[in-house]
Amino acid sequence: MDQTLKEGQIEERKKRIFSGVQPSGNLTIGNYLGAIRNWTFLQDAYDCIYCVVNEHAITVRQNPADLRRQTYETLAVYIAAGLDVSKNVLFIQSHVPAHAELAWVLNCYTMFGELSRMTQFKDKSAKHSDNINAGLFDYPVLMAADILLYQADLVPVGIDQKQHVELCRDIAVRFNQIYPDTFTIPEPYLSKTGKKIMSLQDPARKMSKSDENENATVRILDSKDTILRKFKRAVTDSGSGIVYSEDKPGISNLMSIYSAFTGKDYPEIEAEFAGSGYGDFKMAVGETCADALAPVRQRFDELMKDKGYLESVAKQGAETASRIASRTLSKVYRKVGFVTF
Ligand code: ATP
Ligand code: LTN
Repeated sequence: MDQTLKEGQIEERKKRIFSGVQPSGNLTIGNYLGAIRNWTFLQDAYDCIYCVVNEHAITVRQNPADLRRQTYETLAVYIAAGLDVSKNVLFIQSHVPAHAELAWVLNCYTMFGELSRMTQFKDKSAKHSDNINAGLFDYPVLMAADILLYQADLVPVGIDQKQHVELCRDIAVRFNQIYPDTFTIPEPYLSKTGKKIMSLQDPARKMSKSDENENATVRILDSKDTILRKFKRAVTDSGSGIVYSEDKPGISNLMSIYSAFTGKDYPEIEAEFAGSGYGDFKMAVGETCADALAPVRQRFDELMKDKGYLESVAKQGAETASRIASRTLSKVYRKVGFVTF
């Protein structure tokens, strides 16, 4: 935001933030602690744009009715988690055609080899071996278009998305070398805690909203009973003692969740639970998590009763986003030599 300048003052523009979550299922505490909750901390200091990336979601087969419902649910979670609609631009990706349009141009400035190295592509093509479609391969280019359209400075994501943001930077630098001053070069923004929450059933794997094992994930909207039950069943390690260490991946994951919710560091947590058993610690993490999420769930329920309100937020967000995005897209079209009127 440009502020009114008095003589001698330096022009200040808030830095721009862009991020998004796929509406590919019920959101997990990984999505919350790795991404959405951090967005709420940034909303005063930055100019923030948050998108429900439904075009990304169809790189994996989705049931249309579920996708429609999950798109509104994801938007409702953004608001329920504390994103103020008057401070942030919230919108749905498919409402702004410039995302797909810029992605096409960027495709022609992205190398096959670069995309082949993306670990998410390797993981997802192993998981969906019957549907290794071109969109799954091209996904990071659409993500680069999302970010570059808004000239974002920072992209708050979990650690699994760092590689994609780095590729986005490489594409932007390459494009700017050919056509100077086109894109702002973005940086990934990772939180100190919560950037990598692991599965409760297999602490070697990331907690993921599309995991088929319900006990592996804690959903933002799970009831207190469900949350407590899932933590109770969480896989722990051999031995005993609440200690953060590489050879205790299960307990360390639970400690990182507890730390992210309470703000306590690992030595503090170790001191708090010195002498406690795994069972007691799991219950404490479950209680803390459930209590922290209760207000989000309550606000979510209210929001989902008012579809008209959610639609109006999405509509207004799409209008603002389109205005910003079309400026960048026109510039890109001019630079690459597309005829314009
Ligand atoms: P899917 O299972 O559909 O691939 P996902 O749960 O991995 O989805 P995304 O929509 O890909 O979630 O990610 C949305 C945001 O949440 C991204 O910023 C991502 O880095 C972050 N995120 C996802 N899972 C975790 C996790 N386990 N820990 C920390 N951050 C996460
Ligand atoms: N690829 C991300 C979701 C995503 C995104 C973005 C994140 C799509 N576009 C732009 C940040 C900025 C994911 O799978 N989590």
